[in-house]
Amino acid sequence: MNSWDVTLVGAYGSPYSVKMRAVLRYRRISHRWVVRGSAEDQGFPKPPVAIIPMLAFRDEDGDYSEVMVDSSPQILRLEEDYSDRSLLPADPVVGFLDHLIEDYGDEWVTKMMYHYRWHHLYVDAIAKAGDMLPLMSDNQMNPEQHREIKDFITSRQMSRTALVGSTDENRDVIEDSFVRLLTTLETHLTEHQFLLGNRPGRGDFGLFGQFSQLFFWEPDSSLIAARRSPRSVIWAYQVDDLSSLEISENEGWFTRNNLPESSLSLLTEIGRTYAPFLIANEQAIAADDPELSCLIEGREYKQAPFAYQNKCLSWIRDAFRQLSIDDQQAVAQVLSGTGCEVLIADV
Ligand SMILES: N[C@@H](CCC(=O)N[C@@H](CS)C(=O)NCC(=O)O)C(=O)O
Repeated sequence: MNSWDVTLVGAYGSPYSVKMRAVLRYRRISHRWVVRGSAEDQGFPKPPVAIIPMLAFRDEDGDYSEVMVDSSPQILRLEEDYSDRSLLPADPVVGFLDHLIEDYGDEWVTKMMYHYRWHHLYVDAIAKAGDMLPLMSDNQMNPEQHREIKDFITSRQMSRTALVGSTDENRDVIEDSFVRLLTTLETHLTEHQFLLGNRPGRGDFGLFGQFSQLFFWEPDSSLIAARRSPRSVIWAYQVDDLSSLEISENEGWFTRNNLPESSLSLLTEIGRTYAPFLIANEQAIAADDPELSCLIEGREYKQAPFAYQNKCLSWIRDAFRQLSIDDQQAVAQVLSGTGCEVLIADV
């Protein structure tokens, strides 16, 4: 019997895969990393949806009898199976905020990531991603096949930019939100090691996953990040492998009573962008509109509605409903004035 507990199937260029690898490293869960499509990617059952990262669990016989996709549920599943070095803050109010930050990373910051990789203006980024992504599963791929796959991936991914909102019209909204996020984090990280305390939560890993690409891969955004927030860049290097961070039981988290101003600033940034987007997305889906529209920092932001992100909104509301009445009131108080209060207004 080999010694690892789980296998993570992913890719170096996939933000959610790198996010989950960092979670496994921090949690010291013994694991194996397999690149999708590589020679080692075999013997797994088919996942419910063909996306990465895929997490495969072994049964008592050592066989992979179970696989799952979607990084947030994967994190929660690992919380059920392993108790040490938990990602869930001790104060449930802070836990709710952590969920919100993770979701913002996964669903809004990913727009920045896709934009700086595939938007037609970023020709160096497009060429780089096109060259490198095919080789991830086979670095000895023959040059002809490499060219073919590069062309296929590049045209497929560029044809999808509008689906995630990376259009000429939305460009300023997305790029300004990247710069504001960096500025907010630079202030926060000047005093604090992680987003919600001296230890990382789900939100740290959610943001890190997208930053692993924006800071370490994409040429244009990595320059902007280094200029605007060197501390964010170093923080991302740290979060990539926190296996050596020593933590004590469930200590080290902020609580509802000592959240620093800079954590509230991050929530305010989420309230400027992701919150109005989620509400507009919900309304467009309810009205069967082909396009959602919302105002972000005085500019119109438009894209086609996205069903998965409406699910994310319902998960945020479910998490809020599961809190005690006192905790719900405390969350409402923290969120008041951040712009995020709209997410829980009618719950
Ligand atoms: N919500 C999912 C998103 C996963 C996702 O979008 N994965 C991308 C790669 S980063 C993928 O597999 N896309 C499939 C495709 O492009 O065909 C998560 O958190 O894991």
